[in-house]
Amino acid sequence: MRRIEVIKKIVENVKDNEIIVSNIGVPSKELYYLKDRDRNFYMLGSMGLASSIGLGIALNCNEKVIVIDGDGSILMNLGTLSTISYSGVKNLILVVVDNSVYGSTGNQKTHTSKNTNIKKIAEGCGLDSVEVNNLEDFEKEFKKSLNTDKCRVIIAKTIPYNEKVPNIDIPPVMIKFRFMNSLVEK
Ligand SMILES: Cc1ncc(C[n+]2csc(CCOP(=O)(O)OP(=O)(O)O)c2C)c(N)n1
Repeated sequence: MRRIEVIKKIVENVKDNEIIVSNIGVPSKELYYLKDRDRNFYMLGSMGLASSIGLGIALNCNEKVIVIDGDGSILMNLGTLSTISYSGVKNLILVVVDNSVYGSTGNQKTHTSKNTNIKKIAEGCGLDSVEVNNLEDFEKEFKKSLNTDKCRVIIAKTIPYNEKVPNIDIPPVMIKFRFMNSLVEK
């Protein structure tokens, strides 16, 4: 399973009003390539903070918020899992694409390549978590999460692979304003 295939399943299943926050680097570029929409927030700068930004948005709206994160970024901000659980947020789906590398910067191995298990850490924080190893299971768990009034963490184990996709050609400030406007309008 590849990251872009996981993102494609997300894009195919979300409704127009649902919000996607995507991680810095190639994940955001892959999402932009597959389907650009006002309610995509391409988080371009702050490695580790996609989940925290997603939490802040989720706590302030009623729609489902889907965060597409990476294992390296979760490891950089491990406290986020504890905070998400403590917050009691219900409308957040955290998808951790666990390719066991810092894919966007050249596939340097992360600690999940050896003995760190993000599902167990998330469970230890009190979060409903599942690990999936193929696309069929991912789609099943993702649909279940969309239809559950509960925060869920899906760890999608993928191979290291970056699709060759173009850069995002929307200026960062426009990404922010477009996204904020979309939340106000609907
Ligand atoms: C604080 C900080 N450190 C390092 C970087 C450089 N950087 C950008 S993306 C990235 C890799 C992210 O890896 P991961 O979260 O596992 O996602 P993947 O790209 O593998 O999908 C790194 C190291 C950064 N942007 N900010």
